[in-house]
Amino acid sequence: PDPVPWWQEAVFYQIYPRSFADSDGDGIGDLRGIISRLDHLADLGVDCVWLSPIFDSPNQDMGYDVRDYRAVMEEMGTLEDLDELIRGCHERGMRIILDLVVNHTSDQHAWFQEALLDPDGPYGDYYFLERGDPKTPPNNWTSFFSGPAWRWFPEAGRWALHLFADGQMDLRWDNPDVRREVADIVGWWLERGIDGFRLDVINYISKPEGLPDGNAFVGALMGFVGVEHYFYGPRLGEFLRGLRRDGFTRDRPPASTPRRRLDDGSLGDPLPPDPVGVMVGETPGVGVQLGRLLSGGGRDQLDLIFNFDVLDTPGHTRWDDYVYDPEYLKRFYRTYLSELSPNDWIAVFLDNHDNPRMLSKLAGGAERDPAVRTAVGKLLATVQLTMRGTPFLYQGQELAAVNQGFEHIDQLRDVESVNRHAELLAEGVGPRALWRQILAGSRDHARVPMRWTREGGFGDAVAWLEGRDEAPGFSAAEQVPDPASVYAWHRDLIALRRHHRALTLGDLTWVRPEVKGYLAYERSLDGERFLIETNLSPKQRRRPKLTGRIVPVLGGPRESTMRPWEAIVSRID
Ligand code: TEU
Repeated sequence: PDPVPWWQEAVFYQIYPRSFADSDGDGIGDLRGIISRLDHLADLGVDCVWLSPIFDSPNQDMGYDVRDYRAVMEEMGTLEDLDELIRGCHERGMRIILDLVVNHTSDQHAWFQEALLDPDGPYGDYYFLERGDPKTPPNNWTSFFSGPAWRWFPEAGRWALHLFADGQMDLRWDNPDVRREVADIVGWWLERGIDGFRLDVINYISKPEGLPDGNAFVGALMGFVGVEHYFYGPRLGEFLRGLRRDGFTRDRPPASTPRRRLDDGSLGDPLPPDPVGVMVGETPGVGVQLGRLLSGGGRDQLDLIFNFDVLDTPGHTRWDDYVYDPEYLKRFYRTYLSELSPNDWIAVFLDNHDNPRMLSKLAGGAERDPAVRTAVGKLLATVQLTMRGTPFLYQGQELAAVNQGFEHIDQLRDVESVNRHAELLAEGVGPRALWRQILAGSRDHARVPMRWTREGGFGDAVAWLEGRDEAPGFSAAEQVPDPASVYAWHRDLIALRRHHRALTLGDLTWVRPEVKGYLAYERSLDGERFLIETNLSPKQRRRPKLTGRIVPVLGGPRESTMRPWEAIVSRID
């Protein structure tokens, strides 16, 4: 096929820098820690690293509250460290994207501080600063992190909008000065050598004139009041096209372009720099069809978006203490892919820093058995790395990371969990029901330190958030050398993708979809055919008979029965 954008064949790997590796012993992960672990990523074979925010921040929301977009958070290092990290990725044939949080800034950002000093001045118009009665917020919108979405600033005599924590102040994108500032930030970083951005809640940036009240019924349904007004606002397409044109379309210095990784794993010459940095949109609440409008080919808006509907079985949210229905995993991808046109391309993710671990959601506690943990870890890797789309691995998935046995709210750090706990406590929810809900949904499950060695290996100090999974056999030191490990399965699958475009760009045909508990599909291109089979159940089952000479290349042998949670990748000759 004709050349496709690099990000259609790439495997992305999300790092949560605060919990990846701590080089200076302060208990907080940092850039030099990541630099020391780049060979782990190169060995795994990932093509692009995405760093959750590393910019200067008071860390009310762990970096998703930016105080200075052109400075590195001092706990994480310096701009020079970041330059070295960028070079380190490119020298290993990997690209690197950062996390751009521009729906809002920290209340400590200079722009907001200026706005408070002079609400009628130029910076006042960077935010939603509304006059009004100190006892009555301008509308009924609620925050994703509990409470109203408005905070009263007596010194300015104004309400300020914050869809998230009360220190995350929404920017007014209707203001062309805001759009210019953001485009300049994007350009400044692309010229520093990064390859693009993941864009935080980027579908929320266009709010309707007048900020109308949210519908109470919809609010009750969604759990948050007002979302219907801003999850796909009136000028979103215009703002995204403008950001792509004015910010992302930049030349990058040739020195910083990544080098081509050759089949034998060695590195070739530098890749041609892309005319446009990749734009990966985090778009909560956007369904398949609106997602196509945002990321469809030729629409000059985003390149990829995250569709969150895969994360929870319908009728559940992550706060329910429930076991994920594996059949839904099959239904989700069959539905999603069936609604796309050849012009569309999807991101395939199962874990991130905002959600409990999919492995634990699927295994429902059975992952305490290392054989189940290994099988489910391999099954999820198989689906994610052979599905038609761009896979986004989240740190730890390659080590079969699981949810944590937190026992008390004091062990959690996430502003969302802490606020929700206080809110539910105030509402009189009983302690047991309250803790079950927080334990089910807390984002901290996925934010504990990476397990580099049997004893931990994150760093010398007590970590900012303590992991509680000490099951033997699932640290990198134990997984990497073991050919039967979940890590080896990820690495071998990624290598297989690299050598066979049928697994990245090939067509996808469902195989025996009517068979319950059996998720199977064929990936084919130019006569090369692969068969992917998974047993979506904790029980042994019969394997459907298929025609053709089927030769397992990963897993197997291919017998007439399938082991619990078994995954097999075969070639069809
Ligand atoms: O997440 C937005 C988002 O979709 C989730 O936070 C979700 O809305 C929330 O958990 C309620 O269910 C992005 C970042 O990924 C997240 O870490 C930040 O906290 C948030 O935006 C604000 O920047």
